Amino acid sequence: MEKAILRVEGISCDHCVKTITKAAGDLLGVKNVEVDLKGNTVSFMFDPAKSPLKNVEAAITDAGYDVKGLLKSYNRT
Ligand SMILES: [Cu+2]
Repeated sequence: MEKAILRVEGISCDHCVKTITKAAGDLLGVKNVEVDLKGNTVSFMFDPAKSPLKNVEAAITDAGYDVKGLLKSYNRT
């Protein structure tokens, strides 16, 4: 599993948090999605063999939010 933190704009309320959590969390191999409403970040664990990072970004974009970039990414054992 890898962990990534994305900077995402357009997160304005708890509904947005739920929408993004579900959009990303529904992808195969994506877990522990955490949306920071104030910090405009979305962090999650993912298995790149099942859902590459670009697929997670696309799911968030398709849900109506603006992915600004990758803040951090690292492997976790
Ligand atoms: Cu909202």
